[in-house]
Amino acid sequence: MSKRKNPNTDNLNADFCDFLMELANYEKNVTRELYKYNVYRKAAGLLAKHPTRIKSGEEAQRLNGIGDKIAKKIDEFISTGQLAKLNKIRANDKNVAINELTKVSGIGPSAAAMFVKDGIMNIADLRKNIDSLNHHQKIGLNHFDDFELRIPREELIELRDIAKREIKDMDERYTADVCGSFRRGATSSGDIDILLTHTKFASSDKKNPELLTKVVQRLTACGLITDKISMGDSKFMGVCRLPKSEKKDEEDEGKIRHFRRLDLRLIPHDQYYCALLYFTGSDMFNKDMRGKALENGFTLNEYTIRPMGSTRIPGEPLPVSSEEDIFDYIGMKYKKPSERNL
Ligand code: 8DG
Ligand code: CA
Ligand code: CA
Repeated sequence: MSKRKNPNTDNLNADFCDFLMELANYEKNVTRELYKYNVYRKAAGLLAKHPTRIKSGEEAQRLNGIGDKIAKKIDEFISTGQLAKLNKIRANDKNVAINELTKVSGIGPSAAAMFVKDGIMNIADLRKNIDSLNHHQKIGLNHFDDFELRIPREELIELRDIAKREIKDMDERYTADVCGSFRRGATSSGDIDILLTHTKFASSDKKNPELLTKVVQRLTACGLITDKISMGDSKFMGVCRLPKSEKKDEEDEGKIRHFRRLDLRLIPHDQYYCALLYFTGSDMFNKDMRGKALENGFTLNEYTIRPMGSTRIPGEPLPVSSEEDIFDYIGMKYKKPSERNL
């Protein structure tokens, strides 16, 4: 998961969203109460999309998904310009440290808590304790500043075009699509999520890690992939950046080529659209859609959609040859990726 949220430019309730997201991250990283994390995130999402400035907690509470506790916080923020709960959280060194450390790719809440126990409180401390970091965390630390930056859409398009061209030139039976926030139309993204499939690879076949290895080798050879974080049968996590341009024209001179986080996933072709739907997100949208699927007697995940009999035991996967098919089964109106920014 990339660690920064999308900045929404025309959000009239941005200050409320900021404090709600700060509370959300506290629940995720420090208390590890994921239920509360999701409640705060959902509220922030609703307010970010709200077309007018919210003037009271009561008004906020009329939105489906905001309860009285959050309403009270909105009132407190409106009347005092701050939040006692947040002040307390920010005054605690351990909380601040955990929050800081979890910004590093590869450091989750539990690793952060362990570092803090050992007195490692910030990025500078991590740099002094390289030996206690695993491979992923070392890469995360090495590229800390770059990974904190968002990737502009124009650069993501360039990266996508190079990756797709290289993959097709090698073997035209591959399909590659960038999903994640990019596919939802975001003007900037936290990382690059690429889904891969191949006409000769179905879920009934045995695993075929070579199909993924070949792509990683090709993208490394052309200079796009610079580091490997981890490599499984179907998932590669790594680092990429724009290769040096061949035509060394003035325009490229001095342009910084930042390192970016890249996830590649190899999907059997019969599961491609369930994966595309899932990895396009947003994760809030996925949560919602999974709920609607269940209400209508289906179980949906990143691999398949299956009918749920009265026994509540899922049946065989249903045939899917587009994202639209999945919406159809559930009885939902099709939503374009740009309409999935919940
Ligand atoms: P961003 O990178 O621009 O911050 O946003 P994103 O592209 O939406 O988020 P992401 O963390 O890269 O995840 C890509 C998609 O994967 C996301 O939109 C929906 C799906 N997804 C979930 N849950 C999870 C999860 O727990 N981890 C990851 N890595 N992906 C998830 O629905
Ligand atoms: Ca990702
Ligand atoms: Ca992403």
